[in-house]
Amino acid sequence: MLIKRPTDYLPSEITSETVYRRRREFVKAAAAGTILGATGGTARADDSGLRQLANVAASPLSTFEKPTADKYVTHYNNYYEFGTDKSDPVQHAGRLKTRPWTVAVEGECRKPRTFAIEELLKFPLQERVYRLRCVEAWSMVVPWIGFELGALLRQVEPTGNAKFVEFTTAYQPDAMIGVRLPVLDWPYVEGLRMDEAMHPLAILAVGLYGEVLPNQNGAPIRVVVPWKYGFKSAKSIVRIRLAGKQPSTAWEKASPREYGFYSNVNPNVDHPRWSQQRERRIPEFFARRDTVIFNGYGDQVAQLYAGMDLKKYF
Ligand SMILES: Nc1nc2c(c(=O)[nH]1)N[C@H]1C(S)=C(S)[C@@H](COP(=O)(O)O)O[C@H]1N2
Ligand SMILES: [Mo]
Repeated sequence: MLIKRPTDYLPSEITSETVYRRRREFVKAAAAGTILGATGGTARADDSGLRQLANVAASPLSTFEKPTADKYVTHYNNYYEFGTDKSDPVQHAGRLKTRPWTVAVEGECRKPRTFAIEELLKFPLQERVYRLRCVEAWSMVVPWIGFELGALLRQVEPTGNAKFVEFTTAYQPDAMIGVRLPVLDWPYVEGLRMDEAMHPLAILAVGLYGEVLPNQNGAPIRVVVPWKYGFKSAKSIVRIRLAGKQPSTAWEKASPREYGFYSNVNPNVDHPRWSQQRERRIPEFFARRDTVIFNGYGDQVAQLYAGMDLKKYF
């Protein structure tokens, strides 16, 4: 049964001007030391020295919910290549080498091409304030900056055989202390069905809170698919392959009983270890809120799954 609730996808009031004002206030507060641990020892500028992202438009697809403070978004992370504790990525991801960086887009398409990160940063950037819900039953609201994944895929002209999209993420064993242990089958691989990847809500994020992505959040470019559990939003993407067959993902390989290919946020499908009915909004500690099917994006995405048994295709 679909649980409907009043939509919160009214046109966003966040204009690019308020984005910039908020960023300036944030930078001032950080300089004055009033934002505790704002930079956490990791330089916010990327390896090319780029810090601020210009020409960021507002998006009507943003939620009105209040974004989670920057210090939590950047200090409470899952990025297993840098360790499995939430505090590991901010400590260790500074070693990730983010330049030069390219993303190869290949497979079932007419014009396969390798894009330099500098080219990708020229796509029309928007701020998208999205809920992010981890399968571990915590959630955040993140003001991402990015562009539609579909806009990139259209450039390589997918063929009719392209039914799925596979994302392969960076493997830098010298920089990534976490890959010494076989926690996952490295490199981290994730996948989407083609129509999911082409949905306007699916983005490639290059920044958050007005600035380039911190390494721990997946610099220099990562996927964000807001109606799915966080692990579908693969970080530090190096390759995107259009495929005829469903790719096998790192999490499915690790534990197929726990992690299905679809992994849509769904309070009606249990997980053996964490409740999917309730969630804790970081940094709240005791309060729990109800998890909403498709993370609240059902009005936009439910039709992608019409007629599918979501308990079978979890
Ligand atoms: N390469 C890579 N991508 C990844 C992960 C990871 O371990 N490695 N963790 C995933 C999980 S489980 C979540 S919840 C989100 C967290 O994104 P955030 O740290 O930006 O909040 O990243 C996802 N992408
Ligand atoms: Mo997650």
